[in-house]
Formats: sequence, C-alpha cells, structure tokens
Amino acid sequence: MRAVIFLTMAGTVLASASHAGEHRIGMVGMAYAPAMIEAKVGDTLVFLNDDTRAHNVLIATVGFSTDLGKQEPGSETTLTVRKTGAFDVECVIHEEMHTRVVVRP
Ligand SMILES: [Cu+2]
Repeated sequence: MRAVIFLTMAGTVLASASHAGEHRIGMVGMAYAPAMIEAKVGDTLVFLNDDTRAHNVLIATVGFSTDLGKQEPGSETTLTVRKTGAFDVECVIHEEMHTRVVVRP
C-alpha cells in the first residue's frame, strides 16, 4: 500500500484589519498625486516632494486643520489621520494644487 502525502503551501499572510496603512502622496508636475486618497483611521499620509521646486502642505478644513509647512524638494512630512471625515490638502504656493482625503473607520 502506498502512502499519499499531501503537501500544503503556507498561505500568504495578509495584513490584519487593524494594521495601519501608509499612503504616499507625490507633488511632481504642480499636482498632488493621487488627487484623492481613501484612508482609514490610524493610517499615515506621507507627503513626498518628488518635484524640483518647493511646495507646501496645508489643511484648512474645519476639524482637520493643520499646516505641515513648506517642503523642499526631496523632503517628506507625515500625518496620521485620527478620525473619520474628509478634508482637503492644498499648497499655498500653487493654488491649483489640491488633493482630497476621505477617512473611513
Ligand atoms: Cu506647490
């Protein structure tokens, strides 16, 4: 009688639901990219100035307002989102630069 051995592959380990995510937001070409971000509470937004000129990261939306200030080329700033809602990010240097962040539970 021959024994049959079944080998099983270890499954891919998926990030747990509570694991905070990271969203990278670029600034090249006078635009934040992506133009809209869907995040969850606890996630971190990483603003990377991947452009060759300075930009700025300002949130003026009531309840979320913060000024991450001027960002020189190559620099990064981070912001962890702590509550649900939606807010706009703008560059005070280039008024056409916007991105919208929607934070879900
Ligand atoms: Cu700018």
